[in-house]
Formats: sequence, C-alpha cells, structure tokens
Amino acid sequence: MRRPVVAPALSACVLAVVVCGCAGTDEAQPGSSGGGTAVADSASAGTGSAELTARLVDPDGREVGVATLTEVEGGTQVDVRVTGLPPGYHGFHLHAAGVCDPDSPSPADPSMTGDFLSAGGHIGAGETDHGEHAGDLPLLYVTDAGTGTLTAVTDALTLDQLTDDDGSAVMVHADPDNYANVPERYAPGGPDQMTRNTGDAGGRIACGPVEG
Ligand SMILES: [Cu+2]
Ligand SMILES: [Zn+2]
Repeated sequence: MRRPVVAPALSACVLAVVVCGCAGTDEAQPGSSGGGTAVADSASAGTGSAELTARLVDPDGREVGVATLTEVEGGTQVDVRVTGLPPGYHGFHLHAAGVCDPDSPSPADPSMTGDFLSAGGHIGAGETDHGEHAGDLPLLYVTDAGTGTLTAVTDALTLDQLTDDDGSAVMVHADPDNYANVPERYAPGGPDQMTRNTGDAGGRIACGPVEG
C-alpha cells in the first residue's frame, strides 16, 4: 500500500535537513546530501532560501493565488491560498521547471502542448511512481466560493531543490489526484503509465514559478 502523500523513504536526506534546520540560527550547514555548494549566509536575508514565494496565475494570466514555501523543523512547509478557481478537490504538486507559460510545449516531449506544460513533470518524476514523487502534495480543496487554502509540510524535498538551475513551479490541476492508488479490482495489471506519472489530475489550471 502506498501512502498518499509523501515518501518517508527519503529519511536519510530528511535527517540531514532536520539537523540543518535545527542548527539554522547560527549558520546554515553544508548538510544537504544532494547539493554541491552550500550557501552559508542564506539564513538571514537576501538571496537566501529561508522563504520562497510563488504567485499563481491561470492560463489567461489572471492572478489566482499565492504560495509560500518555508523551511521548518522536519521539512518544507507549503502554504497556499487561491481565489477564483473551480470548486472541488484539485491535484496540487511542485513541478520541475519554473516556467508557467500558457499553451506551451512539454520539455520532455515538445510535440505535446498545453497550458503550463512548460513547467515539466512533478519533481522526482522518473525516480519513482506518482504518489511518491518529491513534488507530490496533498489535494487542494476549493470551496463553492472559489477559495482554497492549504498548509502542508513535506519531508520529501528541501528549498534548495526548488531553486535549482531550472527552478520549480507550484501547480494546481483541474481534477483530483488519485496518487496512483487504483485498486487492483479496477486494474488487475496495476495502473497504466499515465496514472503512474500523473495521478490523473488532469489539465493545469494555475501555475506559479517559485521565486526567492
Ligand atoms: Cu502537477
Ligand atoms: Zn507526482
């Protein structure tokens, strides 16, 4: 059985992050297992990675929300607030490229175009199936009034991973996300590749490049 949200399997990484986070008041430590260069003076201000922001827009460029990403004890906290979106549950992820262009080609397959495909796949896609990607987050629920808020903490990634060379993006999808959790009675051979990549969350309706 897969857990729906984040992969606890990354605990080695995560441990390093926690240690880093606890010690963060004096100096950030070069502890993150993934990165080569540690930014030592980032904890206080400036170019640091203490808090990141993403302004979400819809495909028409209308601003529909904002997300902040903060390093907290035990992981990365995501806070998001949206307005003017369709009611219901929406797939909500961190995507691998910080480019939110409407009607754009997918970096992996330029023959595919669509809204915000420029942001690429989920962070961590290719390493595991969906539901265990580092960029997978809990569903975002939007009320009948069109507003939604969510606070979640993930231990599957660090802020550094959100500000790598090609950046990252916060994404809201049109449909709910099934986290590739399709019972065997529906899919005896297991879910298909599309489900294992995306969780069938559908089109991309709001996107925000993560910025420092
Ligand atoms: Cu997504
Ligand atoms: Zn995913």
